[in-house]
Amino acid sequence: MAQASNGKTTNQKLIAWVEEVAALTKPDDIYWCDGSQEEYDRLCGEMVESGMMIPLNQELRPGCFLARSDPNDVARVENRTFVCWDDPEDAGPNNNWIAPDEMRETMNGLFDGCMRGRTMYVVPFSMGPMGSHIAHIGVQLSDSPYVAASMKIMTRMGQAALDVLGDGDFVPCLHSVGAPLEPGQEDVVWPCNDTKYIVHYPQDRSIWSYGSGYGGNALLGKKCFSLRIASIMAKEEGWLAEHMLILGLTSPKGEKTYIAAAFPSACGKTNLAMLIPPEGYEGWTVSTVGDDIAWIKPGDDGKLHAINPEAGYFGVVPGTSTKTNPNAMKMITRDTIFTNVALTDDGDVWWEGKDGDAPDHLIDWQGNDWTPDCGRLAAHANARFTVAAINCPSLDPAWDDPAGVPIDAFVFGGRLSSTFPLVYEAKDWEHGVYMAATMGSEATAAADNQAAIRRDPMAMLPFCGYNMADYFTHWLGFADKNIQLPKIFRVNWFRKDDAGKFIWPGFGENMRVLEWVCERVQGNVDSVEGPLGNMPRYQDLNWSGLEFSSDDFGGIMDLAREDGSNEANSQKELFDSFAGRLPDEMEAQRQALLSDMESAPEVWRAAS
Ligand code: SAT
Ligand code: MN
Repeated sequence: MAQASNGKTTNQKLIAWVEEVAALTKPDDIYWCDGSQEEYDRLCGEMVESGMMIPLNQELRPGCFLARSDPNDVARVENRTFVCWDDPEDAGPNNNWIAPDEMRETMNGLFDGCMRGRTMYVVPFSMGPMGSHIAHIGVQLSDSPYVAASMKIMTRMGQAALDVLGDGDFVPCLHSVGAPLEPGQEDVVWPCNDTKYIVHYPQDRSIWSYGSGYGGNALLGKKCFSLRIASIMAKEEGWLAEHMLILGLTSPKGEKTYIAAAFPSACGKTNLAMLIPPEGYEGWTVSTVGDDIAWIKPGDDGKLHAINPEAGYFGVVPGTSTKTNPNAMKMITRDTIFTNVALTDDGDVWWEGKDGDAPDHLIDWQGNDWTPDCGRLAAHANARFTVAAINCPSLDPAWDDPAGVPIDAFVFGGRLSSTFPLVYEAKDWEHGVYMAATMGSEATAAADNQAAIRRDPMAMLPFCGYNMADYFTHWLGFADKNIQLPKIFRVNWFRKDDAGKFIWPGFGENMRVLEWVCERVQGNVDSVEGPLGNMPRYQDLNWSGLEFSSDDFGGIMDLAREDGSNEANSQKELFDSFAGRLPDEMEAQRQALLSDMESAPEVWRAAS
């Protein structure tokens, strides 16, 4: 077997861990990734040879590949995700829990010999700009070349990360697809195992992932490290690891505002992160720091500073078009790995929601012939692009700045067809934390205005590595630190009229809301006190280039007393689930809303 260190590092903990894992998993080879372009090209070439990746038409999509996963391995598996605290109360109702000793026994059994016949890739990576005080180093051991290549795109990966690590500490991330090969056994295109475990051990801040090669199950720097483990580190060390995009907005006056925004899935986070301002917004620029995750630490200037720990985007492909996200369309024309999209006859890719009509013939994401009338999706709904941040046309100049960018506002959103206004601002920090903790999306896109809200506090429900009641306490605690707190806003692009039609045009027009957020932050515009928080009046938003009447505005901003009361009442279920551990401030805020609603007019009108 190859040497465990190969002279790449003197880090004794790392060398010992690689040896220990190799002895357990018994790979044929160990390969230390250096992160070079030659290495990436070689890995892709090997995957083309093995059939795991298909090169696309190099004239239409230079440097692009298509991978097709096993139909049973197409998304994160939340019900197979565990956080193994000693005490289940520390995991909270928001996590699956199994006692650490029991889990270690199970994992040791599954990992015994699981890399037979395969190469174990040692993948050192930095989450965040190399050497940044906000960044942290991880090392992933994986038997998947697709994972090794993807980590090159998604993180700062290779020898440079080992150099930054030196003899310091790292987060060990162990991953196997769980498909050992007997001598002479032929491999499948996408090896994986029906048994899947995504396991986090808070005690030694380590991750063990088994059975899946897809996305967040397998690219362990992403949700496993950057959210679940990092949220635990953040609580212990006084910072924030959040499921947030980061964008910069520069006004014609040259004022720059950075916003970090959290939305549950299917709310268009990547689209917002790459927004192109509409007509009438000449002079404004929107720039992208990140599309999914933010690590936020207090800086020397008394502000919170954020980095995007990732170096690439793993975005949902279906629905991406020149209407919804023109920047992403440009971004994925080259050097992109597509997974589970459809293949056209001329070697390009296709997906539902792409511009133009569906071609007459495709090969679908499972490798079968597809025609428009066949009744099946051509691309899987969770098909993804994997692409480097440097491909993004709207990339912020400070995206790789080790100091991070100063955050002026937190924005929280959801997909809500009624009650919730287009935008409102928290009265203060505590109220803002309450607004963020009670956010959510409707379980179904129902038009009857009665759909139940699936609460997803701070969009962190599947990603907070500890009891979420303690997470609320952690957020509240920032008010006691000597820092300039960002303003907190809620937005909702998805309110519907009585006919069930979306009122707000969305996409680029969201710029109008972001402008109000910026102007509030810069102190350039007033607000009025509404029942849920501080609101803009009709005349406070910029309407040039859009026909949107004050009646329309009322339709998207007004609040009926009954709807407000119902909302406050329905939050009780969430709070009850954290009974005994929920900070008092949360229930006090809910009671305040209830009593405010009692004295509110039957319909509070924004435009009057
Ligand atoms: O699979 S990922 O975790 O990378 C993306 C997602 O499911 O949100
Ligand atoms: Mn996400």
